[in-house]
Amino acid sequence: MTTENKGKGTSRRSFLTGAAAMGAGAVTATVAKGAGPDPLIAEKQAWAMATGDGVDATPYGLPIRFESDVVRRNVEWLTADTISSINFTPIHALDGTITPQGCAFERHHSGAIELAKEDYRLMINGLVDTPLVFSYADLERFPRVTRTYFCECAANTGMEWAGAQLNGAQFTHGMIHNMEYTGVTLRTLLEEAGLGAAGDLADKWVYVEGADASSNGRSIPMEKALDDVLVAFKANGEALRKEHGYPVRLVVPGWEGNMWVKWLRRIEVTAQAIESREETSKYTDTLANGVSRKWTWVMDAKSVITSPSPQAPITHGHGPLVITGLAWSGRGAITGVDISLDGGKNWQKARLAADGQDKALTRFYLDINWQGEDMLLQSRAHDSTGYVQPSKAQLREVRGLNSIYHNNCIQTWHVYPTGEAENVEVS
Ligand SMILES: Nc1nc2c(c(=O)[nH]1)N[C@H]1C(S)=C(S)[C@@H](COP(=O)(O)O)O[C@H]1N2
Ligand SMILES: [Mo]
Repeated sequence: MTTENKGKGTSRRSFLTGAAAMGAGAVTATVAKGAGPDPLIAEKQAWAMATGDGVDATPYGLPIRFESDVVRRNVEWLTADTISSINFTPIHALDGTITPQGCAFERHHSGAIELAKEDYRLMINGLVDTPLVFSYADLERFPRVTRTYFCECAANTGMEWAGAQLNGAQFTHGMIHNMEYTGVTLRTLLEEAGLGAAGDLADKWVYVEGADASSNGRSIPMEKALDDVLVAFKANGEALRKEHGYPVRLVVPGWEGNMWVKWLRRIEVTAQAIESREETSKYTDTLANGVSRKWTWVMDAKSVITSPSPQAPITHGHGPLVITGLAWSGRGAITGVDISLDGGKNWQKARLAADGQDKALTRFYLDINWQGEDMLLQSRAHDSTGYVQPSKAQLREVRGLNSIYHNNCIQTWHVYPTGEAENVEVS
């Protein structure tokens, strides 16, 4: 493709408009350009001269070895050890919207524990009519729902407050995954225990904690608990993986990942918030004047271009280029994504792969004809509340530089004529 398109002098104008039509032609050219017959077509190949693996070679399949670099990765200097740590989803290498569990980021405060279904107990106590304990088998007998949601750690993009830091979408934006969860609504279980004893529900809370050593306790206002929170036992159709809370985790749609308690063991209805470690010294946002915001539960609208990006450079030369990325909002659905090729001076509408779904990832694409020019790639998300993703400067104006969590600013990738890309900041 590289050789054919060089020197054709495609104008910038046609590059901005005629993208879709270019695709098929350019791909044909790649095949036809060789001097002689293509040995991959003309000669017999090893894979066609012997039989392949039998059906039971891998009773539970893994990605083919050619894709072995599409894995979670951590940033070693970020945490002292891997027990209380985080790794990142390889979003630069994925497409569509569903994150396979096997490469979905992990965040543990005291490691991922192994808890068998038989040993699982879930207690509901506090201001309920009848305190109850559910076994795993009990949970399976309540009416079930299946819904897709993103889970984003509040610390996602948190290393980028002071300046461009980590060179890859996996590291800047990979504390996110998006799965189809199956389980029981928290409302169903709370109503089973009975909320009469709680009286007026308007000012009540539920305190949720896990069975791991950290317990990761969090307070959730009753209004949210009765709205769309799930007690989930399946993700993407199969059992939760150990690292995502097997056998049961809480799903708190649109709200910060810390509240999605894994290995869920207890739900207490309380008259006030508990003010646990995870909602006081952590997961609060210190502003420029030293005052900290708390109860910043919702993940605001955000987006990122996943390819091209530093870990996904352009390697195919000039011509048709698919720009793609992800957008999401904890307040509702994504209604549109704008893309800028010039650091935010001009914007054009991306194509959404499907209509935005409530509190779930939306995939977007923009098909362009790239002739090797420098690009400052940015994406900007709009959600169903009318909210528009802010620039880095706009966010800093409101939040200062003391924050770690809730950085949802517009990301910039500088794409060079070589096709390589770098994390940069435009002022
Ligand atoms: N019990 C328990 N639940 C937990 C945690 C934990 O350490 N223990 N980590 C929380 C944090 S900070 C996040 S971001 C999400 C991450 O979920 P994941 O590991 O499935 O990606 O789980 C949350 N739930
Ligand atoms: Mo988190």
